[in-house]
Order: sequence, then C-alpha cells, then structure tokens
Amino acid sequence: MNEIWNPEYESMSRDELRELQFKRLQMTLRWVYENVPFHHERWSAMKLKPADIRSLEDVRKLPFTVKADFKAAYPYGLFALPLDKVIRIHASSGTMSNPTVVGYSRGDLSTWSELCARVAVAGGARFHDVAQIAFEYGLTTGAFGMHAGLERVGVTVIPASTGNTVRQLQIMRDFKTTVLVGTPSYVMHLTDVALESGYDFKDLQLRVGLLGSEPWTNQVRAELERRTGMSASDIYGLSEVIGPGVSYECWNKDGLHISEDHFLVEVVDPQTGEPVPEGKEGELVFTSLTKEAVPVIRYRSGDLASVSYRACACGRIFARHSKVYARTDDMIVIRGVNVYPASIEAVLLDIEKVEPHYQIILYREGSLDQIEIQIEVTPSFFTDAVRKLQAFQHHVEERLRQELGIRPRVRLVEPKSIPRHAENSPRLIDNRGV
Ligand code: DLL
Repeated sequence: MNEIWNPEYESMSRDELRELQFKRLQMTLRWVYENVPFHHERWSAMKLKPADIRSLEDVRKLPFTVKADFKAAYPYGLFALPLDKVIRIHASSGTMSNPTVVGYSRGDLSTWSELCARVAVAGGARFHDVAQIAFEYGLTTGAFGMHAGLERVGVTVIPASTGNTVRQLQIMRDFKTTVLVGTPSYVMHLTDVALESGYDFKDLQLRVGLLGSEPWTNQVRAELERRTGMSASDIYGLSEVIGPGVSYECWNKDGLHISEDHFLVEVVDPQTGEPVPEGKEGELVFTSLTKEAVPVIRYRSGDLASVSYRACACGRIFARHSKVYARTDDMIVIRGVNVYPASIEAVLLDIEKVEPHYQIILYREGSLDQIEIQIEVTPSFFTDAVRKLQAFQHHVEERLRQELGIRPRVRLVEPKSIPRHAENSPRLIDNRGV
C-alpha cells in the first residue's frame, strides 16, 4: 500500500525542502512583480520589492490576497501570462455571474498532473487500476485535475462525470472499476441507489476511493468504507491555488500532506492575520511556488484547519493539515458546489414577485445533502391558480440552478411566515448535523 509517487520530492529532507521553497518563492515573487500590476502596485505602495523578502518567514511582510481580489480582477486581471501562453481556463463552482477564473500554462498543467498523481498514488491507486471519475467535467477543476493525474500514473481512466446514478453503477460493474473518484456525498448516494436497484458492492471490484471537494467526517468515511469495501482517502484543493492536488491523505489517514515543494502554507488567526502556533486551528493561507499563469501570493483559503510538521509513518516529509470542516465565512459547500447565501439572495431578489424574505435550509435526505429555499411571495400571489404557483416555483429553481449550479427545492410561503431576523443575522439553517 505504501508507495510514493515522487520520493525525490515527497521524501526529501526538510532542510532541502526549505531551501527549494525559498528559491522558488524568490522566482515567483519576481515573476509576479514584473507581470501582475495588481501585486506590483500593492507592494510598491508598501515600499516592498521581491528582494526585501529574505527568508520564508519574510513572506509575512506581503499583503494577503482574497477571493474578492479574484472577483474584482474578473476575468484575467490576476494573470501573469498573456492568453496565448495560457492553454486552459477553469473557474470555481457556485456562481456563474462573476466566478473566480484561473488559467494554466503548459507548465502549470504538467505541475498539476504531477500533483494529482501524488494524490492518486498516496490514496492507493496503481497503474493497473481502472478509475471512474464521477466529478463533473466542466469549468470546475475536480474532474480534469484528477483525470490528468491518474493518466500520468498509467491508470485506465473512465470519464463518467456526474449524474445518471444507475448508469454509473452499471459502468462500475461492467468496466470493472477499481478506483472511484468523486465527492463523498455523491458516493454515499451511489451506495443508496445501489441498494434500491439491486447492485451489491461485494460483486464490484472497488478498492480505492479518492474523495473530496467538500467537508466530510471520519464517521462518514467509516460508513462509506463499510458500504463499499474500498479504502477512502480525502483529497483537498481549491481552484485559486490549482484545484485538487494541494493536499492528500496517505494510507495513514492522519491529516492531509500538503505538496509543500509547490505551495508554501501558513496558518493564521482569521481575525488578526497573525500566525498561530503549530497544531492550533487557523485559516490556511497558500503561496504558490511554481505556478506560471496565475500565481497566488498569501491567498486566504477561508478554510479552517491546523497544521502539523510531525514526521508521518508513510515516509513523506510534507506537513499535514487536519481535515477541513469549517470556514471563516458563510460559504456552504453543497455536494461539492460552493455557494454563498449572498449569491442566493442576489438571484432571488432579481426575480419579480419575490419578497426579500427567505430562509435557506440545509438537510440530509438519505445520504444526500439537500437545500430548500423558502421564499415569501407577494400577497396577491396566493390568489393565483396552483398551476401558476408551481410554474413560478419551477422558474425560481431553474434560475438558481442555472446561475449557481445548485439544485434547490423552492417552497413558496405566505407573507410574514418567515421569522424576521435582526440585520446581518444568518438566514441559513443547517440541519445536516455533520
Ligand atoms: O473543490 C477543488 C477540488 C476538486 C478539491 C476535487 C478536491 C477534489 P473549488 O471549487 O474552488 O475547488 O472549491 C474549493 O472546497 O476552499 C474548501 O472549502 C472546499 N473543499 C475542497 N476539498 C475539500 C475537502 C475544489 N477535501 C473549496 N474537505 C475549498 C473539505 C473541501 N473541504
């Protein structure tokens, strides 16, 4: 089980690693200073030049970058390369109106597949495996990233994408899938549907699950492993930083190894931005060390975790972060799609006849996360025929699906039936009990 894809890097000494990180950091800072006016201007205003960063710790002198900076720079404002050198575009999930756009040079794609190959091998995939990718093939990064990584290992890849659950099961049985890649919630759903449609996981060949893109607990892992018989590993990443491939679990399943030769990690207090001691929870902040098209400097992930530098039994020297369960903001990850309540509100308020009173309720049905949106509509509305009400409900569901990529159930409720909240109080009720 314990094979390492790239021992030269994954098992180098920490001293060598720090040296490599610093060399790569200097290159990245010079590259960004020369090619991204956004960073150049901000650093100049602080009278900072790349040469002022004389150690890895000095990176703290530089300002943070946040998601809002990507949105303000939409679509290409943070690119360090002209488009003719960029050969792939992706975007984060969850909003179609002003998504976070990222680009990859040829070199970036090669780095990315290397990183995802590490993820695949650490989770137990080998060249003789058959991997079914049940992430959506589209603008988001999950499917394409893992696809390239698994191919690099020599695994036979089935780009199944999402949806059509019975067909997924059929493919899994007939094509003899041994590695399943997707969100934990979708895989859990697959096991429910399998029961209903007469598939028995004991008859399948599944060995390994590479699952991520959303928070999931060790209890969910245990249940998934029990139901499927496979070993399930957590994979983490975010599109701004590269996509999947930022960190990954080894067989030890005691924290996710960060590919530190490509990303410098800091853990900061979300309020003060100051570093927190090793082992204490804080916000993960990443600086890319090798990216060409869209390098990120001190990017605040919004994800809360602690980091440990203790040696791992697997032989990898990379630091490990704890599983990510919580965020610094109100972003929800629902079946791998990231949404902010504010984006839901923006879509709702854009629809005529919707009153600005709504409530978002997250709950679990079977094994699948569901989202219900209760909306108050104008009083005159309830005098309309049922058919008209249903059509309107469907219209709102469609708009949310198209603009945010979520599939909510919309329930129209009478005026004044939703409790009024004090301003800024959350209109989100999470009944999923993670
Ligand atoms: O979700 C990239 C990815 C795809 C990672 C497939 C792993 C597998 P984004 O759409 O930009 O990118 O969403 C990133 O999702 O900041 C976390 O809040 C959350 N997230 C991703 N992986 C995990 C995980 C991809 N393993 C955001 N555990 C991140 C918890 C995760 N949360």
